[in-house]
Amino acid sequence: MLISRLSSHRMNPAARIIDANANRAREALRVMEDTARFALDNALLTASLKQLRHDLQAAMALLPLDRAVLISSRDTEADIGVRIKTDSELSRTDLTHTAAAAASRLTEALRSLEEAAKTLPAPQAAAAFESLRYRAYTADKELTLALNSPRPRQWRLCVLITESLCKHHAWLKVAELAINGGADCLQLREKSLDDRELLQRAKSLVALSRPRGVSVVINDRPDIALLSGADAVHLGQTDLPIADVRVQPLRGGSLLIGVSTENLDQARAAAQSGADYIALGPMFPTTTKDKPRLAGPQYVRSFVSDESLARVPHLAIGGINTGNVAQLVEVGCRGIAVSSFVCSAPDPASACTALVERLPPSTSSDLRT
Ligand code: TZP
Ligand code: MG
Repeated sequence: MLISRLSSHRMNPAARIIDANANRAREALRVMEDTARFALDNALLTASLKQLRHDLQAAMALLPLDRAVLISSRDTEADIGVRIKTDSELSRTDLTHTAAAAASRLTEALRSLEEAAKTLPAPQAAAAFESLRYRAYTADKELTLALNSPRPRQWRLCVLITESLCKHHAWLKVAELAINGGADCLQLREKSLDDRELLQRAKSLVALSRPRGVSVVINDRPDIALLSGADAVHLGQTDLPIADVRVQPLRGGSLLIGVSTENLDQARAAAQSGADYIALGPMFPTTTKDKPRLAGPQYVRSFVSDESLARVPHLAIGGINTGNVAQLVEVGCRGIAVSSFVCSAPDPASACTALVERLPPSTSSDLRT
């Protein structure tokens, strides 16, 4: 028995290497695909990892070894590597770590498959494993970037902080009180500060908000958003286009991008360009921004019932206060953005709490839209 086992390995060690590494590569791809699918809800990445898995099968078919030969060369019980475990294999700190380990396993397995295929010799299969390895490097990069990027969220209350509207407290105090009152997002909206002051304020807002799990959005300025470590930039219809802002970042992270819209055509265009959230407005008359035409609550109703838009997080905006927010909830609104009602309130925390209390509770899908 022992002899036949030894001799079968000695007769076909390349088959044994190929069998082990095909399993390793397929399993690593599954871990990566599951991460993209279940942790990130990233359809594009999931599809490309699935394609890699299928193309691995296709490369295997180029080998002059059929499945029966591969299976008969397998001998897990006698594999001396099964009992060798390193400490690092047994602990994974989080999904990013798990995905990185899977990606390394994948590229190593593909290299091993390539080298074994050369010895058979099976040059076409070796070339196919090589090109899969290059695609695996890219998949690793995309998955790592996606895992390290902020995830779009359906915020419930975003408070737009503008110093000139803050009547009773300093702007940063208003921000702090808004968080105390239940705001889960703050947008810095200053149109005429010089750049250094704007960056300083953005950094202060991030330092205040990040430890409390509150997101920070910077109005108009992707550069300030990136340099301050904010979560998102908010763009109007005449600001920089999404496609240009998406060109990747200075610091390795990536920004969420929100876009202002007044009608469904603009919303569909924003969603198609990859907007992470969409502002809908103005809902009601406002003095904060010159907006001659109201979109009204009806716009929220059409947005949330549109199949292609319903899953994109939204923020209704414009003239919202405790007296009219119910009209938005009635039409399916899940998140609002408010400026003057909170900034100029004597008690911004209570103003926020009163708004949040009137909104529907957040659901698990709000965190994984
Ligand atoms: N975009 C559409 S309406 C609006 C913006 C920035 C103003 C929102 O401020 P307020 O004070 O809550 O009406
Ligand atoms: Mg703008």
